[in-house]
Amino acid sequence: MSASTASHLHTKDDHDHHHGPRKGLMRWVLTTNHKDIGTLYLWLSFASFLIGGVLALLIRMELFKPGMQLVNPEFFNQLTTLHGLIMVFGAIMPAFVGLANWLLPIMLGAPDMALPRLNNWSFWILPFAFSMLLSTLFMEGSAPNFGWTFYAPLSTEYGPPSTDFFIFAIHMMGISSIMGAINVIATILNMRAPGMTLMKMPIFCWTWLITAFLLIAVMPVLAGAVTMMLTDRHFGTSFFSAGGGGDPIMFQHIFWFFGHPEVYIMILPAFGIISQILPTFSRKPLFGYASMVYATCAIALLSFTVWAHHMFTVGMPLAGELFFMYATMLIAVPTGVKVFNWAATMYRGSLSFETPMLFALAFIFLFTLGGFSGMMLSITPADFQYHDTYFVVAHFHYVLVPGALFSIFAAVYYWLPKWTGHYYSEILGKTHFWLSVISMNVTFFPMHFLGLAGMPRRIPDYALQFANFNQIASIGAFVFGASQVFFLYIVIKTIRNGKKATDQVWENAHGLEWTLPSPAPYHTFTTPPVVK
Ligand code: HEM
Ligand SMILES: [Cu+2]
Repeated sequence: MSASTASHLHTKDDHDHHHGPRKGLMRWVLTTNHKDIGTLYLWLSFASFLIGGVLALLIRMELFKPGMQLVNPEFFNQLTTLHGLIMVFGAIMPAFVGLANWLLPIMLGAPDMALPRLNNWSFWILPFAFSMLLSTLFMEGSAPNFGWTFYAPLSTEYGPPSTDFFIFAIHMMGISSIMGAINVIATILNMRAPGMTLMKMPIFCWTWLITAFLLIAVMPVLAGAVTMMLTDRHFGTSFFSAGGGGDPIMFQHIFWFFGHPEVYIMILPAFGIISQILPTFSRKPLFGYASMVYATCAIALLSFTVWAHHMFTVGMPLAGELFFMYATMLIAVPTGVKVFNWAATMYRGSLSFETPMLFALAFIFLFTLGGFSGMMLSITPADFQYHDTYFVVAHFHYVLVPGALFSIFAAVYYWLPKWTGHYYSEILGKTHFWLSVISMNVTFFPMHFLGLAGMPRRIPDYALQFANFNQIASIGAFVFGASQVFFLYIVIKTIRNGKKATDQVWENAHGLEWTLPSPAPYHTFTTPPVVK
């Protein structure tokens, strides 16, 4: 405190030169500015998305026809593992953190995040963690090959040497997430403009506040799991080894106590984004703001009670199976409240269909579809059939691609004019939307049938009867991949020569971000706005 006051005093006369960003590369290395850090997160996320996407396309190439043609089974396992890990930790989570950085301070009327230097660390840890994870592909032995769930004993007794680098990378990502979450909570609780009560905050701030608590609750559980793995691998413990008195099933309990809330970490901010966008393009306020907040809290709390629905087949007591079945089904209630409120927001609204709205609508339909297949999976006896089949792959991709990913696209199109000062081309944006939504369904819808027909997941070869649907899925995946390169082109074109955006950007948008010029200036709200 006193140090900062002192430095304030002697920088008084060069104060005037400090309003813009630093020049050159060091701007990005040393930045503590929430907008710069938001931008860094978003680009890192997009780079990971393309890398994770290339791995997915290699998987889909191998599965284009039955038989082994491109990769060996060992490498195939590395591909599924790294694809899953990179998409979850490298693409989706950093994108939401990037959006939080860009948007929370300006939505709250704050000058920056509460802990700007911590923020710089939270970001810069990640490129190192991801590079290390990716470098395992070139290590002797093999890259991690045990799925993104890294079940013991595959990852302990049978894990390749690179597993230790994987463990270190997970620790670094976890540290970054926890620091980021602390920053979000501190910002929301301490930095709101005068007059902005919690129940007046934009709903995106609420969903991120709740997500940040989830992160702080479960990242240490993940850290514990990988640390126990490390000691099992090298220091003579046997937490997860039955031979030494431990229990590999305990690994699954610990993993999923992290893993299930983790999927809500990847969806609650998406709920917030959709709840910001729908009212703008419906020209009506969000229906049931308070019930949206309570439903989000309820979903977050329930997410801690359902982890073992991933483990119905391990041999749980019947009472356990029933408990986890009903607890899982209960989540449909608050989720239903949200879907109902979104529908009610649009009801009798004056709707228009710009690109962010299209992505938001696809989100609602397709995420709900993913929710339905989730309900099917939660029926314990039925799960014995679906478990580890392509039905599961279809389910979680319907939740993650049109859910998490499309909400991120919606957010980018919605706020891009505010970030860059330029409009994207609506024709190109809509083309990207239609290409993505069609190819995404072509890719993942047939996987439901493959799963119901019994095709197992995580296999490089399959029986002849699965050939047609796999071929369709692979074609869809390639179109989807190409559409995302097109998205990159759209964004670059917008930054370089898009039409100048107005401050308001969208005619009916509400919130403090629309009171700022476009592009948003480097420093904003150094005097807090007053919210009535
Ligand atoms: C459209 C692009 C994508 C395609 C074509 C694709 C394709 C695939 C394929 C073929 C698998 C292997 C399934 C198996 O054999 O078990 C897979 C697994 C997975 N994917 Fe994707 N995926 C895409 C996007 C995403 C996104 C955006 C996420 C976001 C988090 C994601 C998360 C996962 C996860 C967690 C796994 C499980 C990995 C494992 O079994 O360890 N995918 N994906
Ligand atoms: Cu779950």
